[in-house]
Amino acid sequence: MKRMHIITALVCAVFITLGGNSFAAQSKTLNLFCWSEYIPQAVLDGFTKETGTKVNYETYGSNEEMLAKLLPSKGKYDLIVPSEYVVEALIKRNKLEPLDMSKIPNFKNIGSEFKGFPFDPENKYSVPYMTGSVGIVVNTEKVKDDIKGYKDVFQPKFKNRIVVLNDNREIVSWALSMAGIDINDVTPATIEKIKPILKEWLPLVKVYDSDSPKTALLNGDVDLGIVWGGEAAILYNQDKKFKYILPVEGAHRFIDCIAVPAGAPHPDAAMAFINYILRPEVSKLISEAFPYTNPNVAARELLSAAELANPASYPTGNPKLEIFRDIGKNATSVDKLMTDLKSH
Ligand code: SPD
Repeated sequence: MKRMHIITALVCAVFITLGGNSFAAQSKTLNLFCWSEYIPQAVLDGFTKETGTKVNYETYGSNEEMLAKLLPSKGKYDLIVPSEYVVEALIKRNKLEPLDMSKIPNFKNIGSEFKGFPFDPENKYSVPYMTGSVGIVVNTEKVKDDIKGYKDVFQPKFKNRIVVLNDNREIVSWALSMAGIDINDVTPATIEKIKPILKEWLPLVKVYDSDSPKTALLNGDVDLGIVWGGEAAILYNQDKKFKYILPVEGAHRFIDCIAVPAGAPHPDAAMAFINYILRPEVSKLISEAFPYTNPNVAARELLSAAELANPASYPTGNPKLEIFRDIGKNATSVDKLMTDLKSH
């Protein structure tokens, strides 16, 4: 009995000597479910090297795809990267674990303008990972028109020359903006109003791609498109002929966050990973590979002047941008509308 006490005391002493750092007892597995083309392998390897925790990495191409796999699978994933409106929906449905901020001191590196959004006002459940906009990319060697907005993209003369995201909520938001309706005003009545717009637009599209819409532009398969800002930034880095334009009618500003789903099997590893990617030098690696708008201001200080001057990563001026809100059951109507239109 006395021996048992000595062993327990020794274990405690070792733990305290290590500063109570969770690596003493950290799970050896982390199940990360994230967007494709969003986190470099070097970052995952760096985390494994430092902590001994193996990262199982599974990807998705849309929030809706993520939800379809997450919701029936309690206890499978440790971390997900939902966009703002999905964070809001998951909080409402008690599907996220509160974060243990005592284990995420690097949250201080997130700029104050990226904290306290209405979808999670106290950042109790989510930390911004990357943010950005959804805008137009034009290959200016092929398209000489002055493209300013959606109505300039979706013209019959561009039929089969357009790539767009394979994302129903995004596409519907473009049509809402075109009709002068707020992008969050998604109701049966507004859906009915934008149907004729989408009926005209969709037959003009050649490629739907949310994972790597840049590829069709780089290959010359299409000449213009509507893509994630980070994809446009990669195109601009490769060739300045790819111009990024934020639609004059208005556009989506997304806030992709990292969060722990309810019932996550390895929450300790999840907190350690969030803290790891918030280190400035790690976050810089993410920005270099996937040049979205980095909410980590300490990491931004490490970026080059050219990276910060990329107009698709850090747009200037005063574009009309808005975040998405949870639209509840109307999300089903968005999917139904798009499925119907695409099948005709
Ligand atoms: N390849 C990573 C793409 C991330 C885009 N997230 C924005 C989602 C907004 N619906």
